[in-house]
Amino acid sequence: MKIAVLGGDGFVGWPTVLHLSDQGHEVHIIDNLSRRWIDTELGVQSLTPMDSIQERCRIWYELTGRRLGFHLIDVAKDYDLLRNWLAEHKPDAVIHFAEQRAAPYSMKSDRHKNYTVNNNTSATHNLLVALTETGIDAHLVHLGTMGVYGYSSVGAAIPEGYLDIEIEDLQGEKKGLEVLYPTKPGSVYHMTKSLDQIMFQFYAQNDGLRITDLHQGIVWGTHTEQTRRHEQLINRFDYDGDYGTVLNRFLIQAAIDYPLTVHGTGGQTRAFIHLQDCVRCIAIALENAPKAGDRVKIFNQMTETHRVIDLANMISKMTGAEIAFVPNPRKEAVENDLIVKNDQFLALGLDPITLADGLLSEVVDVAKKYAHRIDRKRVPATSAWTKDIAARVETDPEGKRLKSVS
Ligand code: USQ
Repeated sequence: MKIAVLGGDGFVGWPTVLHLSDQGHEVHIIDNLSRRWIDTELGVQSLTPMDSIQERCRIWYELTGRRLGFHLIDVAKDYDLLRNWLAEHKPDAVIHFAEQRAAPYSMKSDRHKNYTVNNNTSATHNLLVALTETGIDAHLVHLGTMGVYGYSSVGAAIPEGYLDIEIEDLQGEKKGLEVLYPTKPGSVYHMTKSLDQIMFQFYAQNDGLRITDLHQGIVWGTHTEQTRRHEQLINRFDYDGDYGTVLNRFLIQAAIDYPLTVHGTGGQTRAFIHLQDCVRCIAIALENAPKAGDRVKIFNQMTETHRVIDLANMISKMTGAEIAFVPNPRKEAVENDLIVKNDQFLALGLDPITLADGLLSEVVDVAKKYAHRIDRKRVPATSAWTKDIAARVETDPEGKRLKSVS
């Protein structure tokens, strides 16, 4: 297949590009390199040293003889460039990762909220219009999030995207209806993924676009089979309070002897998936495209659920790290249950990688290797969800952790 990967320079985008290229597909990266600019804005860097995208592509070619295309296009802003590129190259599939993906970053200020909404919704809509306009019939695979559902299963398993409900007609007779599972986003970032769902529903129904939406959980891990092959193919790895995700953050914290930053009581249950499984799932989704006229195909792309406190305890036991219960900068349930269906990927052959000491220590080893690159002041998560929360918490003068001020 000829595949365009929008956002192919990012944390999941880059390993996906390599995985698909390794499978023999012709892969083109379309990216505006915004994630690298955000590093500059925030004054942090990936734990792992990253080469330029051109250099990464060159190394991959030297190793494998497979070429990767790189096209500097801002999908949210350069509509004409995107449409013309699609018309000229006619990819069989387009994978859409080109969105701002951090919840804390999306909640930092009014400017960050606006940026996240404008960037993410424009990127998605530009792509949908461009696919419609060019008529190239490419399968669109989008990286969505488990967060569109909110984080409570009300005692029943969260289905894969759709819910069968009954509603009474005017005669009082029960009628069946299939609806998108109600969205309950917990941040501006998650809200943009909920808006994406509506846009996908419309374009699948109105223009027959073939769309798969992957509702992914929190990614952990750092390597895939391909990124491991050469030091310069290494993936980016975020540990800071805005972009680092919980399990990877705890592993880094353990490696540098920093107390594990559990928000609140740690009763939040979330869905998780290893990076290697993410790229496998995307390849499986590509092989199982919906037909024109089908509803949007939705997969829950996660393999297990855990409570934040259980993860902290597990890592503490493994490494001896101290646990710090810090005031939660987010507005979220103190505790929640979460049961999730993921039958479709399992039925299509996914054999999940689950949390195991060996794999966890692999991340700790990466952290130890690059510990000299960590700025400890960037570890606390300081982006508060509301002004009230911001007034109640602050970082201590050494930037070590959040503390309550009232
Ligand atoms: N948390 C801590 N301590 C920390 C960091 C986070 O206790 O140091 C807690 C948070 O309060 C939250 C949970 O851990 O309850 C998860 O936070 P996270 O930063 O790991 O994940 P989240 O903000 O939800 O976002 C991440 C990705 C996003 C993806 C989402 C999947 O950044 O792109 O869509 O995970 S999901 O969470 O299933 O919606």
